[in-house]
Amino acid sequence: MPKKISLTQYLVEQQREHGRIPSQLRLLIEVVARACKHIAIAVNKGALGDVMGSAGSENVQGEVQKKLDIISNEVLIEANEWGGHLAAMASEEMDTIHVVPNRYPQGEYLLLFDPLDGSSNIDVNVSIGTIFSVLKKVGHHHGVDESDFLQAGKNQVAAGYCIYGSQTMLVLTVGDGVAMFTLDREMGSWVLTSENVQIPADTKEFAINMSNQRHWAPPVTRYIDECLQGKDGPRGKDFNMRWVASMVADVHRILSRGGVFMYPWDKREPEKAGKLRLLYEANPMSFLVEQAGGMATNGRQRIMDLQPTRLHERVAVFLGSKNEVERATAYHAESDA
Ligand code: P6P
Repeated sequence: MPKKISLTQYLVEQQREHGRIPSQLRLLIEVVARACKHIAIAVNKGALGDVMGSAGSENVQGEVQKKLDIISNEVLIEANEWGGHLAAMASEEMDTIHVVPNRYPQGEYLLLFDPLDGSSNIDVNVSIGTIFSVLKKVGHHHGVDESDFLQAGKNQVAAGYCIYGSQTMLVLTVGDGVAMFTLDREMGSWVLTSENVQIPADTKEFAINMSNQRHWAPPVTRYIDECLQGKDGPRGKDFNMRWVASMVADVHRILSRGGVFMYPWDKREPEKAGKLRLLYEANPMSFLVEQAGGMATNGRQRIMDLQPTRLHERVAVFLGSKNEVERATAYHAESDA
């Protein structure tokens, strides 16, 4: 039986051998990982705990908040605010940033998260997850405000997600590849179960919400139509489709076996670039996908090059197997020409 490597050992070795994780960042990641264990316990209680159903409130996105959305958000805030590693936090569930209270020391890191992504799946027991992204305050000015968070995704120093599925897994990058940890519930510890994750450049599996087909722009319609034509069509191969409606679950599948995920712009809300949020959904997932050899664009540009202008800014997302994302992005360029 190979020696079990814990998250702590992995992070210490990354720090010692690669100098990639200053101690404050290592502390941040371990605190987030511990908070995800706490969230997993609440999620797994289901109807046995008072955690199911709606909280009777809406978030800044105008979405009905589930009780677990609020519980998860509070767990992450309370776990992270006292450690001295953070200056502030931003969340899908909060209108504006949460600055570390004066009673605690302020650090240099900024933590962004979607505390419970895919929460429409909570009540039907389909995988959901927590997505997180870590930035550093730019410059050493005192204090912190929303503008500190408006950094391109290429500035991320760490990103990851926790998926509450058949297994509870933590998937993490600090810029040196992607590592996956499985929660050992007997020991209550994260155990390294795969590292240097690689996404195959080609795939036969696409993930998109097909019910929106009539709203797509032509390049997306073209790409999906070609996939649906199968081996007798221009792609020369048959495709399979998956859509979990939990980005964490769809991205985890792509990291695990390849595939392409698309949530494109559509004409229902033309003023919005897309449904997904740039800072705490698309950027962290793009960091992971790129670190695993995949690609992530908004159909025209690398997502991690995009300069955000608003905290809850939305973006179109095409990510996964490099050759498929390149093709979909090329179709947009042809359409724009
Ligand atoms: P739709 C979940 O609400 C989410 O933000 C992502 O996790 C997921 O990929 C997408 O929305 C699902 O959207 O429109 O298919 O329900």
